[in-house]
Amino acid sequence: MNMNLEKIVPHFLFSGPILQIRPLGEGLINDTFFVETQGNNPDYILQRKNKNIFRDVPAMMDNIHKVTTHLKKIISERGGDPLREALTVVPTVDGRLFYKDAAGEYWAACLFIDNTTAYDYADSPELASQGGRGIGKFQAMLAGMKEQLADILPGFHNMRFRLKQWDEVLGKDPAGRKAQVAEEIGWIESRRSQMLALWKKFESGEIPVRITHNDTKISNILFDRQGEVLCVIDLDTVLSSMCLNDYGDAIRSYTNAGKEDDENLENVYMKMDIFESYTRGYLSEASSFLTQPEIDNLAFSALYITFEQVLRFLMDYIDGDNYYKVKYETHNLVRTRAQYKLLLSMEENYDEMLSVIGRIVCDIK
Ligand code: GN1
Ligand code: MG
Repeated sequence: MNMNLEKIVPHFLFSGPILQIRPLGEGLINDTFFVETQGNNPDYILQRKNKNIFRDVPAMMDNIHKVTTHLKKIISERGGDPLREALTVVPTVDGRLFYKDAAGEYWAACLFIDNTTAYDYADSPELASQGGRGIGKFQAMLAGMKEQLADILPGFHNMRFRLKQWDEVLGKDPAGRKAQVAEEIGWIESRRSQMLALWKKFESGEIPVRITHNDTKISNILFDRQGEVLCVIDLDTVLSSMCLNDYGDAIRSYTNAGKEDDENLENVYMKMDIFESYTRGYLSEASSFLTQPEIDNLAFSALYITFEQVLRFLMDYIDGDNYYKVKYETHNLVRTRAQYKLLLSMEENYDEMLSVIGRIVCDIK
């Protein structure tokens, strides 16, 4: 067991002797560990939160606590299992939602939900449909939440903010990499106003403010052993924003035939059968609360979030890799190109996406 972790673990209200602690998952931001306990005691997830990205971890944990408390209340009222269908934050021995170590690092823990499976790829339409249902249900349960959430990531899926950040980084060119990526920069510049147009609809109130997850890739959903969606995890980015972020980001992640950082661009394209299944699952739950302007912008939100991801990976490359974890020097550039290939494929399929959504909406009515 890592010495450092041995010192962290006793600060949390974990029950039972600890057998082992090992790294878990492929997150690009936090460090995640699986804490295995002896016998029938529950196991746990322990995370070191990335304080460079989450500038106010106490406020973030407070948001997560508010959201999970609300979800558990509704799940219990419906006769569900609040310990399996929603994340459970495990407090510290002194009753806090996080522990700050001597080095100023923030740690938080939650219950590990056993007998579940998480996927990195949506390898079947059934799985995609279940994932869609999961996010639709998550948003629907939070639609009635009265409590306010702190804005812990100002400008997160805000295109106006992202373009401003982009202009600043390009102006500085801190790593001297700008000249090598002139073509890629053009991909962003040529789509600026089209992308900003969706955010303007949110700013004007045409698209309403909702509580959203903001990181709805498939690996952030747990499925039970029967393949049914069970629980939405990784609540670090729950915010008040457009619910289109969640739909768009899921389409970005689920429908990609390749990997987010695929070096072989031939692997990367949008799978329309997965698109249709995800959308069907999502709308089976979300059509209960979505407004017409939200429905009208669903297809475009997939392009919007994928464009934003191209921008964020390229911006981080130009900035010298300060945000995302990278495994090799051009990793962010490889991610940029792979996400751009996906964006092109979405643009080609855009009309088809609109008609699929139209068909599903008719079927549901
Ligand atoms: C980050 O760390 P992870 O994988 O949960 C990022 C998302 C990106 C994603 C790309 C707070 O999420 O916005 O879409 O990487 N989260 C943050 O894989 O920036
Ligand atoms: Mg995340």
